[in-house]
Amino acid sequence: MNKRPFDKEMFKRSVLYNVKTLYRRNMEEATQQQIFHAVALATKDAVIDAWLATQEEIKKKDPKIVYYMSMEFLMGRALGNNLINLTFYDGVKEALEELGCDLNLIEDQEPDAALGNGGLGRLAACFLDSLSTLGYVAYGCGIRYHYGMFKQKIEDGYQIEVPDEWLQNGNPFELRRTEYAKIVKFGGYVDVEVDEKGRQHFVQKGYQSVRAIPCDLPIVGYGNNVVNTLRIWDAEPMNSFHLASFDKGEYQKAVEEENLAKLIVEVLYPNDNHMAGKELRLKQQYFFISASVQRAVDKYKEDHNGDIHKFYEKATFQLNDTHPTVAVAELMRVLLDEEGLEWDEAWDITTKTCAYTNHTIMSEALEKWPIELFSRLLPRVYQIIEEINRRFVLEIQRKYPGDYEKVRKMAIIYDGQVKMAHLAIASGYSVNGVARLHTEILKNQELKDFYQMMPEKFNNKTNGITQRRFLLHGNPLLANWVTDHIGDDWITDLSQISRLKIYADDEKAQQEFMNIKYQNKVRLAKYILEHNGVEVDPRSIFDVQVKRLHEYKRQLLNILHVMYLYNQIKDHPEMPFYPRTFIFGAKAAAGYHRAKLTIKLINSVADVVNNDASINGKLKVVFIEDYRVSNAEWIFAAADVSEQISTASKEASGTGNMKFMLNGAITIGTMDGANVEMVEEMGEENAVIFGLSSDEVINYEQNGGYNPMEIFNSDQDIRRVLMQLINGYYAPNDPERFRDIYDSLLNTKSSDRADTYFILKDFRAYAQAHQRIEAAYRDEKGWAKKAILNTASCGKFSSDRTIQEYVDEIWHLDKISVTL
Ligand code: 26Q
Repeated sequence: MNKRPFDKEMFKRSVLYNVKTLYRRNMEEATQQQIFHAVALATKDAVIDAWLATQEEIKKKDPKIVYYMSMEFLMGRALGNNLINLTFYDGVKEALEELGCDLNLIEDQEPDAALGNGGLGRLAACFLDSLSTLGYVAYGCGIRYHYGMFKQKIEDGYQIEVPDEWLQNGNPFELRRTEYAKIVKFGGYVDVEVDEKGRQHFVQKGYQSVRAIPCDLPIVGYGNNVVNTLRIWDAEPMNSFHLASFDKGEYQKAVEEENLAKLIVEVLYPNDNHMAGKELRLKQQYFFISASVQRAVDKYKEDHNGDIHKFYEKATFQLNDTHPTVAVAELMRVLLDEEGLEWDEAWDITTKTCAYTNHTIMSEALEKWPIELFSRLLPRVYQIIEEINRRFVLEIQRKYPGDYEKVRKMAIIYDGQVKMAHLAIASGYSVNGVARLHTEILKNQELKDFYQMMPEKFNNKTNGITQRRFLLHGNPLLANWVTDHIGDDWITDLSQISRLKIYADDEKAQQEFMNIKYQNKVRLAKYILEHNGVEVDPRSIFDVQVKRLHEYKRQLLNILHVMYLYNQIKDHPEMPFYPRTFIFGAKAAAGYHRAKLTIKLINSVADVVNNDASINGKLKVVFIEDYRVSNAEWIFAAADVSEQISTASKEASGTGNMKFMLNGAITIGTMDGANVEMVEEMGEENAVIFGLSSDEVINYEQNGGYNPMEIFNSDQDIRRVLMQLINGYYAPNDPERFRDIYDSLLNTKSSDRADTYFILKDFRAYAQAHQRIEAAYRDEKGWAKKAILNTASCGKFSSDRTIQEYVDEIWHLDKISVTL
């Protein structure tokens, strides 16, 4: 480690100076928001030195660089994280106290950078943190959306989406780099021109263009002076200034280009695990990919005498799902049309450069674009994909002569559509899943044909999370406790945390651990009272499910079980019942009606249960509004129980599951995604596992599902809960309100399979699992032991481990070290 000394007096002077020059005010007059900007700029000063030094080192050592291409980077707030990684957090806290301010309140002024939906976007953010901390050179490449993930308001129990104006007060950490602007072309047609040597040149004509401007954000490594770059592209029109001077045709075009530039970076598509086949989405994808690829090629040529042939030795592109897959065709286009390479040379470089990560097996998330749309928007890129497809189909036929079924299933262009996953697999050197089970399902089911044809490309990289945000910053009490017991090596080497295991049976350690949990529950209870107006008892079991709202994640199973518990308590008031608080947080995609109705159901159950004095506060239900990275840090720290209850086989990995584990929550979950590997690490006795296995689910699916009516008819308790969905029990003014949810489980109307996500099938097992949770919690020492062992067993789930595996097995990057 290379910890930099913190100069407190200089930092204070810098803050005072910034407040004065930015706002002509002193500390007493300045608003919290103004102080935030002053502190952020003082912090940026410290970052800049390391950022420059990192660039110097890169120039000197010429290391291999990974370009992490992603439509989403769910960064959250930067100030606290930057201070943590500079190792200045405590120093700045003290400095600000001396200036009469509270760092926590200053941090609260910063809007979350919510340039992502959920798991995939947050994974990208954790990966950048780990890349810098491990000393690898990386560029995150993405889009500077003017509006990120919408803010969620709950009105009358319903979700309302409010635009996220995160740039309203400017972004103190960003650097706008107009000197690296790139032009991106859309539409028009392709002309073939023949030069004097008889060579064909493909020239795009009649296009619209947009100028892409990179805005750079620093990614600070922990205590090592390494600062990488998250480069998000903004769009500007080519000709906004003198519109009036154009003739009529030019004027029209200039206006259209201005609109295109404004639209393209306007807003993040708020769909998680669902493909929105919108033209603007494809424009966004090509916009940032074309700019990023052009810049990566330029940079390589600048440093290597203009010769592009060994590009792949110093650069690799990791494609975060298929969303950036047009990169393979764009790289081919640049190499063929701009660098003048032959097809085989260009193909060799491209296939040695690109690698693809799959994040889902949900069929509705698979990216497919109509040929008509694709070829109209990207005529030259489409030609190149046609040629990639033609050659790939020949290869399939060579390998499987006469097997037309293979061609039908594997072609990149088929049935009028461009299949982005097929393009990514055919054009890259690596395909990875994000948890062991997920990768096995890819190899044996979803991508079986591809695995059989090119098994060497397939590999697993189990996801991870950064302990620096989700323990060191989010849970300072526990972080200090861990450091007091085992030292602070865990901050950059989470495998060290297993040294806590010797304290699992130590009564003093158990008491301290549970006391910290209690204090974090008090902190969250205060937040809930302030933001939701609901009073919750920090002595009750905090049972938490926070994640995007999706049927496969089964928030419905959770709330149906709460309805069941409420019936039980009402029927048997004398029954022993440990008080429980069920906490939900989830955004639903704006157009996902059933998900939004589930939010209304949760809030309706909360209204009834929380206001029923007869149950003596045994049960509370809370829906936390606007679940996001910043409040997530508090929520994980305060959880006793972590709900990870997806239908087995559907959750590729999950990463929230790991954040709970790190903070000492006990998982109630299915054998899905990374839960499988978590249980392996912590031991079965330290989690509560229930429900169908992925094999069982897949088996049912291949045989037309199962019949939920049998369960409805034979299980009174379940039937009663389901009837409460349609008899107005939770919607007295509109008994039909939850009919769609009822129907989805029993299929009385729709043509879909009934209960696609096996909610009724797993219900009894889930209820029993909750009884096991309750029994375990009553055993105070037993619970404390489990909680400590969860924290102590999560070493594997650091994104540092994940990134090291990507480096060793896929990217082969060089380490740099930076001294100031
Ligand atoms: C695609 C096309 C058009 C519009 C939107 C999309 C789109 C956007 C986001 C499709 C999918 C996503 C997000 C997927 C996602 O977050 N997947 C999650 O990835 C995590 C990190 O690997 C896993 O832990 C989760 O299991 C997985 O659900």
